[in-house]
Amino acid sequence: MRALTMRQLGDVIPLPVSVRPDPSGNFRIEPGLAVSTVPAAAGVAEQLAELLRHATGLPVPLADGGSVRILLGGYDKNPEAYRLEITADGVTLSASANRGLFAGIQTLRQLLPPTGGAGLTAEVVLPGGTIEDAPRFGYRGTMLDLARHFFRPDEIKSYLDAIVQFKINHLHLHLTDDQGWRLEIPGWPRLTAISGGPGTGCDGEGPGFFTADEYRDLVAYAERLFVTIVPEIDLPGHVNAVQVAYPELTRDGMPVGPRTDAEVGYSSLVAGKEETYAFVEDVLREVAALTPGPYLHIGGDEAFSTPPEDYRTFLERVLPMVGRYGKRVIGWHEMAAVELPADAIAQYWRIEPAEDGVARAAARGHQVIMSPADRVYLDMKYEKSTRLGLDWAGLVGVERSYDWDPADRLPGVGEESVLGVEAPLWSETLRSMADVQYMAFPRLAAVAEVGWTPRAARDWPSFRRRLGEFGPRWAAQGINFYRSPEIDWP
Ligand code: TNX
Repeated sequence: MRALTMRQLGDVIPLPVSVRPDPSGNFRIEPGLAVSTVPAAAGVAEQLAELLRHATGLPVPLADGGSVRILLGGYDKNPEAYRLEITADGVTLSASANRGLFAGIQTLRQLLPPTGGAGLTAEVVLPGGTIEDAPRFGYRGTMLDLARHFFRPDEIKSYLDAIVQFKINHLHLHLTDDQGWRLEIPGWPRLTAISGGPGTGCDGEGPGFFTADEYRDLVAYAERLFVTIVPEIDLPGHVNAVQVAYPELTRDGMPVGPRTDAEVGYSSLVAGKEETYAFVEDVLREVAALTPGPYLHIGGDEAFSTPPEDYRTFLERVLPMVGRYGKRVIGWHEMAAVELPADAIAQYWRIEPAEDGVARAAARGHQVIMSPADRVYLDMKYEKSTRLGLDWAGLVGVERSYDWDPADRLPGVGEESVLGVEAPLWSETLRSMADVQYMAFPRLAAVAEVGWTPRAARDWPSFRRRLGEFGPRWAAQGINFYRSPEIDWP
């Protein structure tokens, strides 16, 4: 049997809180490998068994007495916390909730060889010792812009599979913008029949939309991976696609044409029209009803053609609707200019530490999602020569996306105000899932570690080395990652 190099216990992204190797406890995987579980964890146990089958080529049944043991309950208050113990006679994974077990499985997965084995042709040994782990922030997300380019549900599912490896637990879907509207809304059929067309680019690229059933199915898929879908309906700006479909929602009721360019800030719903609120209320009610997660994102960004007084009037009317339909509102940080409901969350995206009302909102107890564009915008070019992406927030290399801290980015927005981090990926220049992967990886792995690992435990040389080691894993998964020259890829 061919020997495989054993992985080191701490060679994991994001770096766990505590790693205690014990070389006397290395565990050799043998043909009888099985996973034992309790009924309440059978779903994640099967997910683990499937990963082990893929890595070893063995049948790996779920069976009592299996040497991979899954224990549920009584571990830690944080539902994402887990403990992974590897000894000479087996692996024990414990957590107080299934989502903690799932997080532990992602760790264990990175301790397996990167390439799948066929019938255990090579010896697989897991490194002995104990990992104890829990996230620094509860919200670790990424955003996909489906308006500028639509990605099909099966493509988004494959992206979910790829991002959960780094313990990303929120996927924000930017469902609407000037170029397109991507979710079917009962009573407003023209939104998708007319504005479910091309995104950016005049070549008819990126058309499509979700039916309500497709959206529900996608949300359910994400739930099985412990990812919360955060739907965004961008208001009151970024609404040209709405006005193409329903000209009665423009200021003068005159029709406007579809747009496939990447201009921003020219469209707005009309604060002084009752039709506006009838429309918005129908949409928010429907999106809330389709979405089991706690959040609903209402955009609020770059409303350059909405007079400030109208912006205020509009939001003061719309913000409470979200709460009425049982959701907690998130908005881009521009929203902090108005009086917010107590549980509202501002998503900060600016490149300068400009005030923007975010610190004021934090002082009043609001939580903030940190997405500074010059650190975590996955649509920024890595370097000048990057074929895809934009550069208005500067070039964002891998170290730049890693070497910053969410709790000291904005004066007045400290650790207790930060709900978490999110890396948005706008899709004006993207044309395929391969493009999405290229822009997201490796930077999303860096942002994931920023959101999970305690600040004092993080450092670039360690991350850089672990990232290099991850390269063959992406390659084996067929993921089109950017081989940044900042990293020594094997
Ligand atoms: C700004 S940042 C936008 C988007 C663009 C993006 C391109 C923000 C909330 N809005 O409309 O797609 O820049 O990088």
